[in-house]
Amino acid sequence: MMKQSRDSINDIWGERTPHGPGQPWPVRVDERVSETPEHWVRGTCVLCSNGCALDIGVKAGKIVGVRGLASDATNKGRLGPKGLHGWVANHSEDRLTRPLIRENGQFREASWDEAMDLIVQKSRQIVEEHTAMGIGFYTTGQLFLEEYYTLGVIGKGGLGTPHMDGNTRLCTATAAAALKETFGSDGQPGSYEDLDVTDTILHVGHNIASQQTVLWTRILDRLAGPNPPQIIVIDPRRTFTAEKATVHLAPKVGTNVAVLNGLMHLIIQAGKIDQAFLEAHTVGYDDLKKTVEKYAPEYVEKLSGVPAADLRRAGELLANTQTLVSTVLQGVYQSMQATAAAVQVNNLHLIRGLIGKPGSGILQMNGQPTAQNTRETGADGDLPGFRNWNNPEHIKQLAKLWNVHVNKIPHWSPPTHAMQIWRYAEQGSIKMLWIQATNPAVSMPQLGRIRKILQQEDLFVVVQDAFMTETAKFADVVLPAAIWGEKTGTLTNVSRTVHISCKAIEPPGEARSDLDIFLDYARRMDFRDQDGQPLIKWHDSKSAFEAWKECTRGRPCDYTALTYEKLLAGSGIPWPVNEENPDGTPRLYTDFVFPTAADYAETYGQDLETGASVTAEEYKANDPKGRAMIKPAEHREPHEVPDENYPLWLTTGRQVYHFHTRTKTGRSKELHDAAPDAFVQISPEDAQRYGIEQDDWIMVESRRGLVIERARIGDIEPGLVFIPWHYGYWDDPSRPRAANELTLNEWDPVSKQPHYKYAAVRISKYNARDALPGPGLIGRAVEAVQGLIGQQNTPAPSASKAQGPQPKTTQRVDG
Ligand SMILES: Nc1nc2c(c(=O)[nH]1)N[C@H]1C(S)=C(S)[C@@H](COP(=O)(O)OP(=O)(O)OC[C@H]3O[C@@H](n4cnc5c(=O)[nH]c(N)nc54)[C@H](O)[C@@H]3O)O[C@H]1N2
Ligand SMILES: Nc1nc2c(c(=O)[nH]1)N[C@H]1C(S)=C(S)[C@@H](COP(=O)(O)OP(=O)(O)OC[C@H]3O[C@@H](n4cnc5c(=O)[nH]c(N)nc54)[C@H](O)[C@@H]3O)O[C@H]1N2
Ligand code: SF4
Ligand SMILES: [Mo]
Repeated sequence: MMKQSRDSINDIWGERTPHGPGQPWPVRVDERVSETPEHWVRGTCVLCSNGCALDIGVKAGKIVGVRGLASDATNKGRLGPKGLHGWVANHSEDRLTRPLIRENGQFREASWDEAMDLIVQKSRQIVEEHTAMGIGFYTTGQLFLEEYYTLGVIGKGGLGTPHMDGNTRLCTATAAAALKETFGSDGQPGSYEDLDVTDTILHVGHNIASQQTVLWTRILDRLAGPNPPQIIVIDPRRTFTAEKATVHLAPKVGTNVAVLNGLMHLIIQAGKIDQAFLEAHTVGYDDLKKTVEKYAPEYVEKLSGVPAADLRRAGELLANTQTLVSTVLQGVYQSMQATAAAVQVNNLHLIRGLIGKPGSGILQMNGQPTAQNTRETGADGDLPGFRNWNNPEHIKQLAKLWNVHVNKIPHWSPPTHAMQIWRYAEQGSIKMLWIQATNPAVSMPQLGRIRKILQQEDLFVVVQDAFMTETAKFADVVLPAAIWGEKTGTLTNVSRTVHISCKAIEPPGEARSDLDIFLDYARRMDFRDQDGQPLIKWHDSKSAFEAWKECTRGRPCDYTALTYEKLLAGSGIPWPVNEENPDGTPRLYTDFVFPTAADYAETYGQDLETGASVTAEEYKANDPKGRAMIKPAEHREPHEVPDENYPLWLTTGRQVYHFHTRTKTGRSKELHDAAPDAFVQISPEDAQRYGIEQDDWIMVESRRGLVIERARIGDIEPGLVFIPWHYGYWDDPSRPRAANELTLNEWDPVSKQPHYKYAAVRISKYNARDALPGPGLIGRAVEAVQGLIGQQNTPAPSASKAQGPQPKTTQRVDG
């Protein structure tokens, strides 16, 4: 019998607890348990980047519920729908419990010894025949810091391969790139607390109401209190977030730079720039001024479709506000000119001097719970501790710390980004791809291509997951992983706040933590330092954390004064945490000195238009020495635009009730029932034009593939359709439905993040009879997808939703 403090499915954000500017955000403890727990274990929710602290309720060795942590600065006890429901996945019947090895096309169970020995034997053979360049790692934003750091050291100090990146490339590579380009280093200048005092909030391509529900609760509570903030939302859809906006700008997809340039144009016209701040603390303003001169509201309207009068209203708010918090996410990072646009948000703050002060900050948001840690630890295309691959001194620091030769650490070029890792696998130069905690057979663009790569004869694929995902089905070896609640580690949210999440229960069967798997691999590979000692000198999460602390000494993400004990004391703590700031640092850059000095910066930067790297010599010649760098950008057309064959724009994104490929949220009955299937959202105008009614089946085709979805009408601009990308094939292989069958394999030149947010498509009303097996295009596509994903020996549910009758959806598109 389920006991819950609130019904988060029907009331997503819960009751208001209003607060005025500067007043503390009141506590509200949300709880949901199936039985009364025998004891509680400290955890942190891992179903988005918000980092809500909680207690995990345990009874008889099982998780029986969760309760928000009242004392934590991040959520003050609140939890959202995913946090309150997602934990049931731990005990789902279909968890992977034993390693699997593919033999003659079929999986068979294997012992850990057998599976790890096979991986080690393959690794050795590839290193011998092709060097370590034959091995690639595609990791995630969902492990713990300790796990990433261990992986990073294995890859960079043990094997010496540059081919390691995370799905963070798909997620927040642009956040990192934008912060580096402007401020010299990754690290969010602002903090969630700024939302408690600010006068104005700008959300750019960020549907925070659905995607960080608890952070949105904090904003809703401000809106319900005295002196509420003004909210500006830039999003082509009328989302839950947009519904609360003072001004909602709905631009055409891919036109963020035009809109942001237009806003800065208006601020400059109004004479509201902070001249003294610009002169003392920035470089590059004159170029920006020149660039945005022509982005007058009427010109911006022509480019973006945003009515000039609306842009003027938003411009006026931004020109006059005394404080400003901006949040930026996938509507920017996954759209055209990703880094260029994200950087313009930084510029907007800089020209008004609205940074490093209470109520003024930038949150270049994260999405995944631990994406920040992937970036900090160098498990993505960065080096640990925000070090610069192009600065020999930084490489020496790592070599000394790990006691390896500098040349072991790949640094002759930037680390390989994920899109390129997949390309190398396609071309055959990467022979082994080790995939951890990510499901690329649903989440990567252009899935037809990804399936082909994963099936390549001479590519050895290792998949480390808790479930038999669409990706795991293509693996040569599957390693069963322990997940949240079954292992201890730390994670850092977008507010730079570090939390701890502890082991509450044993993993099922023989499943092992990712940390244990990496440590085991390092042992079996016998990685040594220059003195012949084991390269990895730690053995559990706490000792890994201690090792990591040393790696951060003197760097922007300094963890040196942080301990597990401090993290267990009652609240997360924002880095840097060092001798000077033993209790952490809520806000960066309060002295307006930025980490841009040549010897300290994480990067020498790139050209925003081409991605060409700035050389060390060039950078040093113009050393900004602590000033922020203002970099302008011109609007550029997207790479694929609607034409007569594919006349509509497609954009893809999320829903409130599901996390990504639903491996956890899809196993909660309540979350599943709240959002059971994909759909295509279209405007009433387009529905009429194509003769489509609510819930009709529609076929959506792009140059790369097709999907078949039901129609949901409303809350979107004419000419644009939206598909949530959560739905793959593990629970319904009956029809092509994954949005990424359609998306583009193109990426931002600077951050290398793929462009999921636009593609040209055509739609047509779809008759289920067309899907019958046969020679027709649709029949073939359905068969092809079924053939690929329904293959192997794991049975998939067979309910054919495309052809059988299904209850009509009455629920509106959850914004
Ligand atoms: N419920 C839920 N929450 C999540 C997740 C989840 O799967 N489910 N995932 C987490 C993760 S990893 C991430 S990265 C975040 C993502 O969080 P968000 O970025 O908020 O989510 P998206 O829905 O991908 O995209 C945001 C918005 O971008 C808009 N958009 C599309 N194209 C453009 C454009 O060209 N310009 C502008 N300005 N807007 C555009 C879309 O209409 C959409 O509403 O959410 C995190 N939180
Ligand atoms: N069209 C389109 N595509 C997108 C996006 C979009 O907006 N539109 N967004 C992109 C973004 S922002 C992101 S972040 C990606 C996310 O894409 P994915 O990373 O592919 O999505 P998830 O479903 O989160 O996959 C995580 C996997 O890790 C497993 N897992 C969970 N915890 C653990 C653990 O502790 N250890 C191990 N070993 N496994 C674990 C889960 O079972 C799951 O299979 O998708 C991207 N793809
Ligand atoms: S807002 Fe994010 S971290 Fe908080 S409970 Fe919801 S999913 Fe979990
Ligand atoms: Mo993400």
